[in-house]
Amino acid sequence: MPFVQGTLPYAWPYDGHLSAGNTALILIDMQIDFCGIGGYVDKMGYDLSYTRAPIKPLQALLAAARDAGLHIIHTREGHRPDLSDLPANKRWRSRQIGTNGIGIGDEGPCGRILVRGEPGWELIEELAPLPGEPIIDKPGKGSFYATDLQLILHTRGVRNLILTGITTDVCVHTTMRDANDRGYECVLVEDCTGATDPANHAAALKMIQMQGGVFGAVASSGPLIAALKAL
Ligand code: C5J
Repeated sequence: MPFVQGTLPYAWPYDGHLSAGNTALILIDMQIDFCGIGGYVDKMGYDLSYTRAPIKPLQALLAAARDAGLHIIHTREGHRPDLSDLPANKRWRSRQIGTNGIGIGDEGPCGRILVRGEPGWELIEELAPLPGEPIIDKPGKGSFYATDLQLILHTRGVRNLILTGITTDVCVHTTMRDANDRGYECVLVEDCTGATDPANHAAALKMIQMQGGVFGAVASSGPLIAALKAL
């Protein structure tokens, strides 16, 4: 019955049923638009060091998860080139911050922002998927909305989710909350996630730990890697 050491606020997973077959590592939106120069987050004027911080620890966790034989799933936030799946209010709000009123769907230094097929929408090469690792293209913040993520997890018999990526307080949290409602046993990895604001990152970690772990648990990558090596 393996548990991961040091997870908060409880030893994860709650029942000790941790195996390579029932567990997926999910890398959320590790895209140039969220952590690359000239991408969406950069255009909004946020400090890229916060969304780039998880890259190195995530490389180590990804290697351990691949070695252990976990399911590896990548997600990308983005919209169809004709923007038919981009809600008008999402586009409008994205144009309110940063410079020149440029927002989602508009031309930026890395091509059209958060549009499928554009350079900025691509996953960063440091965490490139291997052949056979599913990539979920999602139009929203959550990874389940308007995607086949649940079907893929169900087909593979996955019930434990290790959540990583960017940003902690937006797409990672939205995915974790939704996954929790769907009955998945979730852990968010604190050093393998990052927000545009460190206070939001800290708050997102704290929120998870309320009410006995209202959405699941929080771990750091070191003990998680140790647990994966012992599987
Ligand atoms: C945002 C994301 N922050 N991947 N997307 O717009 O968190």
